[in-house]
Amino acid sequence: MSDAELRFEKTPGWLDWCARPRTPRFQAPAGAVDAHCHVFGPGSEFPFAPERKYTPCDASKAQLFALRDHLGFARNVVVQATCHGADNRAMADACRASGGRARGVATVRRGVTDRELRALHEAGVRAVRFNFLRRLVDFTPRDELAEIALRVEPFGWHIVVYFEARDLPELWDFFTALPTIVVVDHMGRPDVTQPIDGREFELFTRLMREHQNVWTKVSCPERLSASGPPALDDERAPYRDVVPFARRVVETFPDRVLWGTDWPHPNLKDHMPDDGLLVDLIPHIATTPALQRKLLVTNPMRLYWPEEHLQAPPQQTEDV
Ligand code: 0GY
Repeated sequence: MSDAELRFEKTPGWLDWCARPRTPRFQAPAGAVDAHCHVFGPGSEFPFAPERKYTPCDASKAQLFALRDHLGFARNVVVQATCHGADNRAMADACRASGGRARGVATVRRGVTDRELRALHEAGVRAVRFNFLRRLVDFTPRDELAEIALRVEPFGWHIVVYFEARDLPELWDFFTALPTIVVVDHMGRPDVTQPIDGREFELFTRLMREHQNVWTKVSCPERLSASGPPALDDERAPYRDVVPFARRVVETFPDRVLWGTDWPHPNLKDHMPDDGLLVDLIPHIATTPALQRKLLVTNPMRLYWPEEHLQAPPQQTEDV
């Protein structure tokens, strides 16, 4: 590619990630994992995909690792961002450069070879992501996704799914037939103006209750919140309307929840949160040291670094 082709113009109105986040007051437990974050390019090194629906600012692996250290975290799970399509080079490069402290979630298409999957596995990839948001990706037929699921299962990978709550009824049969662990991004994007015991969120908790292979990330309050206030200017109680939803999920399914920053926060329209303040929200959604340890260490280690995860002594079963 020529230099001109490697210069990318950001989508108009694009909000860049927060350059100087606060140091969190909340001290994450040793070994904490940011289980949902991305790298963007840099575009000059890892060009964005022609089929992308947005063009972001750059967000490099070095910047991600600096944030990890600043927030007091030990590891990252780097999720392939849709602006890179199925070109996993930037994500895989971040995993490889992390010295074993990052694992990855890839996007692959039908026709991916076993050799390519093996190379991704060696880089640190442990999952694929199926994205159902039309504003982010073109439609992929279900039979293609089902085929990919069968291809990645022998590698011990799982499947991360991203959808909006209103689409869950239509996706239910597909999700519940998947052969692997299924990790739902951002609690299935609930409409938090609806009651927590209402039909929509109840369907999501039913999915988790009835299917022990379903996990979720209690992430992205900045995307889900309708009332705010935003995590800016040392706000101590941001996104109050999302907190009860996240807390409910953490307390009901403590062994199947993950947490992530979602840095560099693609496609936010309203404000860019301070990542330090997002970390300070954790003790509001996981209110005891035991829950915090499961959310930030035990669960992500079990899923992404099973070879390092030491079997904990027997505990009470989680679901009520
Ligand atoms: C997220 C959310 C979004 C974007 C992506 O891969 C992506 O482009 O996931 C979004 O725009 O809601 O999880 O990062």
